[in-house]
Amino acid sequence: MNGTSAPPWRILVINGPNLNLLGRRETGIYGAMTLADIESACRRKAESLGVEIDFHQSNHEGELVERIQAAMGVVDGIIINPAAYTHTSIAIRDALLAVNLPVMEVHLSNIHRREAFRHHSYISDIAEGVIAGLGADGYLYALDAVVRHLVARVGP
Ligand code: CA2
Repeated sequence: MNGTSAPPWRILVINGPNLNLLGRRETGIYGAMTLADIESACRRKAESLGVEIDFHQSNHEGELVERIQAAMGVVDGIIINPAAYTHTSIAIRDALLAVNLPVMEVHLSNIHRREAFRHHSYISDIAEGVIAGLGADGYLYALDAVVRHLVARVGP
């Protein structure tokens, strides 16, 4: 853990259910990149920013909750695409609140342009920021944003 005093910060990138299928199905909605491609792009971006990242995906709500809990006191910020749990999971919301870390919510698709049940997120109102509809680039913008947030919090 770096605390909040100086870089390099450590950022946890978490991905929810079915995102392991990226690039193989529904490419019209979610793009052609696989999750491994997105992880590589995030690792390159993290290196350019001088931060460390952990990258994690699970199809199980409880496992996501445990991964978030394990981040407490270990990482400085969380980027999360909770996938379908965005719209259902009070447990993931509570875990994010419990660890008290800055959170950036990412969605590959623009959830507000899709079915009504995707318009509500249990995460957005506790996140520092929300990026949706910009595809895999959204993860890179979120990395930029979380680092800028941490830098701003430390001050000049
Ligand atoms: O746009 C996003 O990133 C979502 O979080 C993706 C979720 C969806 O439930 C959210 O409403 C928006 C779904 C992820 C499913 O990913 C798949 C990837 C390939 C094939 C099938 C599903």
